[in-house]
Amino acid sequence: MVTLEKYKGQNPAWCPGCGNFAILKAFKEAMVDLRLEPHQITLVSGIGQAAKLPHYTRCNTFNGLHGRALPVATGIRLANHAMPVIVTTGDGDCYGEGGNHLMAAIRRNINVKLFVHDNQIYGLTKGQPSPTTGTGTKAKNTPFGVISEQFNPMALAVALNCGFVARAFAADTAHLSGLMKEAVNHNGFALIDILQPCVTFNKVNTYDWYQKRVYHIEPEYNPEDRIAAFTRSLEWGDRIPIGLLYRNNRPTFEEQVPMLAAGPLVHQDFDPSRIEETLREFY
Ligand SMILES: Cc1ncc(C[n+]2csc(CCOP(=O)(O)OP(=O)(O)O)c2C)c(N)n1
Ligand code: SF4
Repeated sequence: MVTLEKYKGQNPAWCPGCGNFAILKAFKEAMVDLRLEPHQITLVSGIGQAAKLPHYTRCNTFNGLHGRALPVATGIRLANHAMPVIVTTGDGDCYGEGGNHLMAAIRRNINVKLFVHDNQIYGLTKGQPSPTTGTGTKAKNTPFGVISEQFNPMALAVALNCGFVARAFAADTAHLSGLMKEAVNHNGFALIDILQPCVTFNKVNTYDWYQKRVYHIEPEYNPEDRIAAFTRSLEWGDRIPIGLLYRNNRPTFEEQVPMLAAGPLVHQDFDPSRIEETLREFY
């Protein structure tokens, strides 16, 4: 039987009070509730505090380069599309370094689940502004305030017709865990942007700041209404919606790749003598 104990990894080296602890807890609870054994899933990350989460759990894991978790996850899915693949990443890693990969993954609708620990700062490198840092925010290397427009991951995802677009708040762990389960069960690419307080370097977006602003999207909201989702995705400031903003059921990338119809590539017969012939075809 799958238990939380089975998912126990190294002891986290995050700062006491960091929002990442709650995300780790929600993740493990979601996997246990889904009855997924640690060997049945693969967790992929890039570089950063968020990207260390795979060290603090115990399952199949892969640490990619900064911003490159999604291409790695895509490769893993294509090699074995029977295995759930989850990416855990930071806002800098995913929306900054890996921004183009995010757009490609959404457009492909590869069946990968993307959990972004959005602390609106580069945490591991000690507090430089990230794409989601508010315009005007003063940080160590922006003493006159951030000049660039604040990146809106929810609006971008809805605009690209992403299959599953949700926002959560790390301190609302039960709600986050529920959304993680929904994301894993969704047939297609899923993005959860998780508001994660960084108690050391982000003195603006604190637990208290979020507690005063986040609200649950009402149960009667229709997540299949794309225009309503776009309107909701623009809400930021005094009121920040959390929950499922948008969902659709377009076909996944894997479903449309003819070579995968016969089952996962890892289980298909492989004839090494055909490598030369295949190489010649593309030469
Ligand atoms: C190509 C590359 N550029 C820069 C770095 C340095 N670096 C390591 S972690 C990091 C920031 C990570 O920030 P974020 O993704 O927001 O994650 P957090 O640490 O806040 O969880 C940077 C810039 C790197 N490792 N590789
Ligand atoms: S620096 Fe921020 S994100 Fe990193 S562990 Fe500390 S509180 Fe968490």
